[in-house]
Amino acid sequence: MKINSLMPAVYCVHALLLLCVLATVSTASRAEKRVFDMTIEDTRINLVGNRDFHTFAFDGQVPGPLIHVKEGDEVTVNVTNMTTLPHTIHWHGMLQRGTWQNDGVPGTTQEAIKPGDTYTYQFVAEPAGTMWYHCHVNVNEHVTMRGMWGPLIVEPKNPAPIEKKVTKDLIMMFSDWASKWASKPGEGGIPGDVFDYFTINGKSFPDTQPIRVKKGDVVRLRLIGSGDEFHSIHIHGHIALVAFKDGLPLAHPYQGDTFVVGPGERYDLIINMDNPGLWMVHDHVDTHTTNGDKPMGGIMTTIEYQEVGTDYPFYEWKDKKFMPDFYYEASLAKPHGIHRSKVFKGELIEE
Ligand SMILES: [Cu+2]
Repeated sequence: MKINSLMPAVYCVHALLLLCVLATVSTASRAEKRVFDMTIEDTRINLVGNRDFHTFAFDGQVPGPLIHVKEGDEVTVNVTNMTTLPHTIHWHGMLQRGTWQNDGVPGTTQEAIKPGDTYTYQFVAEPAGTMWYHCHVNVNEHVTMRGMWGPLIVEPKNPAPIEKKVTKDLIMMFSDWASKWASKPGEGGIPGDVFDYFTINGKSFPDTQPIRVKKGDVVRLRLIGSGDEFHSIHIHGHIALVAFKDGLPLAHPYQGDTFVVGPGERYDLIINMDNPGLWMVHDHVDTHTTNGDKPMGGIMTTIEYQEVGTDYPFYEWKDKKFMPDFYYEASLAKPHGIHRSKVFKGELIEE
């Protein structure tokens, strides 16, 4: 009897505690409203050496700014078209539940944004994962060789255990360029084009940057196919685990050392940095490791372990000027928001 009479009081305390916990959880996971402004600008980008390319760059940089938000955030992006051609932005991977008219496809969900106009996109960031955004007007030209793409990373509300182990988060966007059209905006991107430049985040080797790690790091490498070709990415000295495809967690992650990334696809690799050395990372489609008609170039970089350093007479990058954030690794570690990077900034082309 005595115990029973106490029960309501105990329930009350439990109910209060539960309310407190729920209130805390809902505050922590409350959707944020995120408002970003972006422009589209005629921009001269240097891929490598003296190979320049006329692009329609988001905020004047290729890749475009990193948009880094949390699952469930309400995202608003005001886009101002400063070029002389129409464009849109498709938010690749976003479900757009109830907001289909923000999917960014001209002639299907909207009229393209005319030169000089500003257009506002509004959508909820779902699902979580490695997503990207790109123009959807004349994609054969604008996406393939005018640099109209950037990363959209949506952090999950409930990260998987494997994600929590990551110490370095990096983005690699692959793209292909036909130099025939470099200075002919509004043309190109047709069958028969010869792609002769290949880039990681808009740069070809040797103007790419090394991936700097230390033993014990757990790297998350987010591979994004933003060009028109397939890229067979080989990582020397390590076994990688493919944990996510198109941003979505795989029920059965699988291991490998070479991964084919097709146009539009994303693969998130988790790699334990357990083998100090200098290691090559490159496209195994061998013709993608050339610049113009010259090997070696294109899609190549290295992993540099802090433990072994870079001071070797044979190492091509021993005197390289290191530019952090080339893989958006510094920006990804910052609070959520829009992150521009001077590493990717081009030169405004005045008409
Ligand atoms: Cu466009």
